[in-house]
Amino acid sequence: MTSHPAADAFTKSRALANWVAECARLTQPDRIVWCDGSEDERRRLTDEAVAAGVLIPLDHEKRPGCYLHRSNPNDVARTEEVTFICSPTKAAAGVTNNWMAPDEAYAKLGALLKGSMAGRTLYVIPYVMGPLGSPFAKVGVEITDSVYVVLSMRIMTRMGRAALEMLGDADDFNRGLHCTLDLDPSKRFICHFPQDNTIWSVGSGYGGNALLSKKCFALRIASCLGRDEGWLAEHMLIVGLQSPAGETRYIAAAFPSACGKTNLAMLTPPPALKGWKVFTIGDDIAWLRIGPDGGLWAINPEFGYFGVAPGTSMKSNPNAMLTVERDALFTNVAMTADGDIWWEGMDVPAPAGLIDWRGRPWEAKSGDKAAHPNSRFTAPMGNNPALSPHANDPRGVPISAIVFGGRRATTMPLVLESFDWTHGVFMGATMGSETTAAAAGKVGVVRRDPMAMLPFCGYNVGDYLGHWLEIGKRLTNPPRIFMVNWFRKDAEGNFLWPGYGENLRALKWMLDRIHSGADGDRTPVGTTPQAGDLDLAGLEIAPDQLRQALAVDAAEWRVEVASAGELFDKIGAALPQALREKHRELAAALK
Ligand code: GTP
Ligand code: SPV
Ligand code: MN
Repeated sequence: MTSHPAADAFTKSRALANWVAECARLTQPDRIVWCDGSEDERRRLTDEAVAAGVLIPLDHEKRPGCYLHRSNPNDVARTEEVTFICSPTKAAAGVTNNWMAPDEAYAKLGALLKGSMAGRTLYVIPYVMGPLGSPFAKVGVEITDSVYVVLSMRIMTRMGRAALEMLGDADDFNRGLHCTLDLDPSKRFICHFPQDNTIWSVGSGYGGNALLSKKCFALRIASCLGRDEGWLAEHMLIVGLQSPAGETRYIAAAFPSACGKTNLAMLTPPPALKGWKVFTIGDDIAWLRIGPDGGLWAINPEFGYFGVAPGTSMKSNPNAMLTVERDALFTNVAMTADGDIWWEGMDVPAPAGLIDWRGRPWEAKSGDKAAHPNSRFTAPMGNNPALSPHANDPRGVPISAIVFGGRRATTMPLVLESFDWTHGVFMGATMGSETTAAAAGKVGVVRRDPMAMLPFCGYNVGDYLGHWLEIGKRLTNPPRIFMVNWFRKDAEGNFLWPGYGENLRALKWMLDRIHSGADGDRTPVGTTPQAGDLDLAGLEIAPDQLRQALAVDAAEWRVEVASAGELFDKIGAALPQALREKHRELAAALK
């Protein structure tokens, strides 16, 4: 028994109708459902998901409209080793990406997809990335057999009818085909075909592997579109800082996964920094274009947040806690006996009768985490009390500063300013960070992660860095570029800097540098504030601790420069000369 409604009832795009028919021929679903994004549809699909055990209702008095999802324990994070860029040549994917020949990838995944939706429903999810009516915005369509993916995409993107209206009769849309299969890790592949604006993902139901709008389209494919069309797709938060005088400046910051983007995007100013207000534009992805003023303008292509749960508390990130009070999906967090949620670092003691992320009774003494370290919340951005009035602005917002940052126990000072655009690109290109639970694999290993895009750049990273330099040449009014590190530790392993809301002090120094020429110390690696250059009002921090957090140590930096050199050698001929030059200069200055 099959039910395949005529595509004409939903779309004027021949290309879309044909592609959906083609995917249905391959996957052989029992039913095809075109998603319209309506409230009615949300209710119906949620009921189906609850009946199927995909979603567990939470207590709707405490958390209206909220549900818990438990993913397969073998499927809890992005899997970089089975993520491929299937460009026509290996050289086009570059040394930092896994590559599979496009024919081989289509054949291999095609065999897995053949008949894979028999007995199941194929959902067609049309969505827009970017504010409606924005020249930045793009249409994608994801086909999936997962109702969890549909309900998540509904929160994360502008989904349904609006997307089909924007597409009209055109053929210009990202084609994402996703099938959960049986979650056997040996049949898990996430393949990108930039030349076809296409993504095929099989064998995972998790976040960045399955919500194809996010890392797959908005970063890997979009980075290729940006290269061809002259703009940038970046793993960046966008935040607005309003000074006591009422001026708002915007900062875009690239940190690797689970290194603080959501937290910085929703920052709550410390009480002593009177009159400052912070507004969120986006917490994970930025699309940036050169504006008519010769400056860089940014939009957040997403519509919701897929945030790390552990560590989120009323103390560390009250805006996130308020954002997940209603209409949120939680994935792999712990559940309390009275139908609420809990995770490590929530700043409330673990209640008795807790059920862990796998669905088993949790015992504190077991030493196991109750919530998975990469457990997440999915919530609409409209819930965020700090949402910027410009979050839906089709023009985007002008960017005053670009910030790069990693998770580094050593070496990297709290904040550094680059000398110019090329040096800033060099800083971003050579940044390192300790690996986190956001990706499968060992946690805490320092790796080079250029611009926090190592797992997300859809083409040769050398060409990508060249594209950054080209954009710089076209900017007559470029943002200044900085580097930060909230994660430096003392000899006992304690964080030197209090982080979270206090990070505003580092951002304020940046704005003071740009607009009122605040002081800093020129070192070989960049300009860094002395303790006296930072606004430390109301902050209790031992002078020696602060000195350690700000220190630039030549011996540590020589190790850093050697490691950056290894990355540059690996990139080889594709690396822009100008960056090799910067590397040589820095190595000489540190001798
Ligand atoms: P993705 O969604 O994976 O891209 O992560 P993200 O970059 O948005 O990271 P997020 O803000 O969710 O933070 C990840 C973890 O780092 C959480 O456990 C936070 O509590 C912690 N964290 C964030 N900011 C700070 C900080 O300033 N200092 C310290 N010590 N920890 C922080
Ligand atoms: C990240 O890992 O950077 C995330 C989560 O933001 S995911 O959507 O899984 O990529
Ligand atoms: Mn991310």
